[in-house]
Amino acid sequence: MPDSTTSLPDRVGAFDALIIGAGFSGLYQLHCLRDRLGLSARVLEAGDGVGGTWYWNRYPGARCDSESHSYSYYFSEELLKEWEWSERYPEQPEILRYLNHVADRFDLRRDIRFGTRVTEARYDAAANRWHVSTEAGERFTAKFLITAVGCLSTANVPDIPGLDGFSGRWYHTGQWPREGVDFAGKRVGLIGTGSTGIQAAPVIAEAAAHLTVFQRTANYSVPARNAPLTPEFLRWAKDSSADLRRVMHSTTNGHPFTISERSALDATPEERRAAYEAAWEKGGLQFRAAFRDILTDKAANDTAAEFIRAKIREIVKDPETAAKLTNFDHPFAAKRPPIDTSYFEAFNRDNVSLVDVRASPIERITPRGVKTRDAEYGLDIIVFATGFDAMTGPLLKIDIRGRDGVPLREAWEAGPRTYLGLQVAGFPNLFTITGPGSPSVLCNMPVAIEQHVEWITGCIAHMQERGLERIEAEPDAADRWVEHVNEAADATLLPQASSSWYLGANVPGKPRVFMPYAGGMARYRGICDDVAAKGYEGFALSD
Ligand code: N01
Repeated sequence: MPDSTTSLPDRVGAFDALIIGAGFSGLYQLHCLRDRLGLSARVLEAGDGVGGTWYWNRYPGARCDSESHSYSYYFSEELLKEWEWSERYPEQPEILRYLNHVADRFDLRRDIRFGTRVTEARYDAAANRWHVSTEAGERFTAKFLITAVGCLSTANVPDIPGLDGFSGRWYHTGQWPREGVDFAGKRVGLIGTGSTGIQAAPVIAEAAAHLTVFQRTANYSVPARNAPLTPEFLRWAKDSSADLRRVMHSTTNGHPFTISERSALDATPEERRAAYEAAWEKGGLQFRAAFRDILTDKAANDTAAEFIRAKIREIVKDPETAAKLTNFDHPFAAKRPPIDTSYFEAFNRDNVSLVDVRASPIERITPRGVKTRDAEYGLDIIVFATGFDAMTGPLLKIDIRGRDGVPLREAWEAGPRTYLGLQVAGFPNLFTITGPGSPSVLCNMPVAIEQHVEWITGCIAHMQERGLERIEAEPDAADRWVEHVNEAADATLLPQASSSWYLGANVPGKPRVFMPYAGGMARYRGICDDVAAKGYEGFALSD
């Protein structure tokens, strides 16, 4: 009988850099390190294909909330010119095709190892190397370790008693089966009304016999107004790429629109209504930009909240349902605001009902369905649109150990602590693309990703040129940055959404710390550039 241990793969691959994840970040990071700096680099990817978020999130209605022409890499003029998006907001399959096109166009696949889930990464100070192990027992080493694991990639399935005994099927939207789910003739329960649930509900309602939406927190949403893109628009976007890049680099959130300079409180009620009406008609995340103080002044925010509340009451015919849908407990956009295609309209269908599980909490899942305090709902399928262990989850899922074997989990016991969201003190040569403490999820993601990848690439080039081997965030610099991240959040209304995943509040036991940097992408870019210009101030570099 063969020795079972010898059949385990145990190959060691040594590289200059290892990158974990083959989504938007990992693909571009590989291109930069391999093709611009000439390093040996390898991407380790758990999925069987490229795409990251867009590989896993195949739920019905999955679509990006950023507009196509801005949800693209901007580093290559040729790529911008050759790719044609079909709709205002790209659908999941189209984004996946785009990322596959990028992988082929830049010949990236040969340096990506698919089906390879990283489980451990240990820093060896004597050798100045990261040792990385995978679920299959493979081992790799590299001088630089770069996490490109995304911010929203660890599914959060709530621990509701009885799920194991459910006689139907259940799914989490972030781990959707590749073959899809047939809802025809089925009674479907959808738990969660964040961006995902709000996208999925109307699409599931079209197919299912009945859809019951279980809502814990009423959520604002603005119409997306999706539509096919015209040849004129596509031509304009290509011809204007330099201007669009300039706008996206100059704004708080990396989107291709600017925020009004006017206060909502300076406008008359008529002017305000006209501005909101125009923004509602235009649709999309741009609604937040109607006035400059929507995210910073509660009284200004109230005007937007009231406008949306009135719109929902107009759309939803049943006043009781409308009352539940508008019973907001947080300022507008203090949680990531969804945009929708006929979400509120779906509640006018005979086959859709809404259950307020704040008023009547879910007690358990029975073999037949969901039991709340007041009723049991018979279901054939449960869809969990319950979000993610955001930002820190994907990093802490890997057992990362820095200097002296200190686990990242221990270093972040009280919440994430980074310098610029790029590095952690005590974890040399580890870079975290869109890590906690960076604008990341508060920004149009490809803009945030390109900035991080380019900064990391510049930093490694700087080290190469000077024969430097090691870079590590200084603890003082990290402390100051964490303080600044908190101040930036406190200058906005964002921390006022007490159940927000920005604060880690959606995962029981997770420390409540505001994780992304709310000071704005343009300001952040300036800070990072300044740090680099000053010889990587706040980082210790050594040979
Ligand atoms: O997750 P969420 P998501 N019982 O955490 C509820 C991005 N995204 O997947 O608010 C009952 O926002 C929870 O209720 P509450 C985007 O950044 C992007 O929707 O905690 N309900 C909430 O309603 C977004 O913000 C796109 O009270 C429970 C919902 O589940 C992020 O992903 C598209 C519960 C979770 O909402 C996450 O969005 C989609 C329980 N035990 C998503 N536990 C793009 O367009 C949780 N909930 C790019």
